[in-house]
Amino acid sequence: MTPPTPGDLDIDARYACAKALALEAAQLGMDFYRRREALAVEHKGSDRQDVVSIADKRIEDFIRARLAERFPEDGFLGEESGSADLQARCVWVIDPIDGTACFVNGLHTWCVSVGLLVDGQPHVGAIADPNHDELFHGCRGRGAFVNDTPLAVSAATHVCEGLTGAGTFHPRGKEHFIPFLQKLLGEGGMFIRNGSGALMTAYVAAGRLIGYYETQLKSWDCLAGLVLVEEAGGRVNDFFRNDGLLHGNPYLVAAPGVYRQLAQLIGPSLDG
Ligand code: 2AM
Ligand code: CA
Repeated sequence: MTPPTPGDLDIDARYACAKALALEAAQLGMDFYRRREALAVEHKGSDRQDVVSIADKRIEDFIRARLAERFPEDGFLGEESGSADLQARCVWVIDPIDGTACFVNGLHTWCVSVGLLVDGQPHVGAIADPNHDELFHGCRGRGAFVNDTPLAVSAATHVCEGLTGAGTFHPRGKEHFIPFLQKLLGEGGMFIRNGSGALMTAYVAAGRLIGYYETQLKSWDCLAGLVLVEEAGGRVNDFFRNDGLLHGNPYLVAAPGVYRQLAQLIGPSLDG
């Protein structure tokens, strides 16, 4: 028997749905964002910087219900409500608000991220940034775009030629981060952190950043963006090893001309 291929599935319908859903969820996010002073904010676990609001939960419920209605046979993994049917050929991996700390503090760098795994591979991604009217989207084999403009990664061949995204969170904190920054600066590079892993990944696909390193990221923060980076000609690390889908991993995406240099500056913790 021949193995199943993505061609057996209705990828067109899922790609269209990912884009429409990300845009609609982002408008819902804007409704909450405009009255964010009234939102109750909770802290996740012991990390005081890790926050969640009712907006995150409501938007995820909205996306999950829509997907269940439209593609009842598909699996689901979301930041706020957990997983279902992960053995399905199509698994949606979504973050209702990526950049929640920015969202609750009135910083405009947050987005809705809708990704789709097909047979275990990132296949479709849609990242909606309503503050800047940008929808980043892509589908395996069909390219990546911001709105209607095709994306291509940077042509940089040394880290001194552009900006590198860098981020960390307390559980993996300083030890995997400060040495990297020191070495990056030592090479004449420069870093930026905007608080949204999905947006920084989209910016690598768009050539705005030459690369992006995060000491530890969750799959819902990056899955949609991984499709965009690969379709835009970039390189990505082995993020899915050791159950990365469920537990996360260190994360690097970059233009091909600087990937190796950044990986060396990070050291063995990247894919170790
Ligand atoms: P979030 O806004 O959805 O929480 C910023 O550096 C990135 O780290 C964001 O994409 C943010 O996602 C993510 N992040 C927040 N808390 C995290 C944690 N405890 N572990 C890993 N990533 C986290
Ligand atoms: Ca989130």
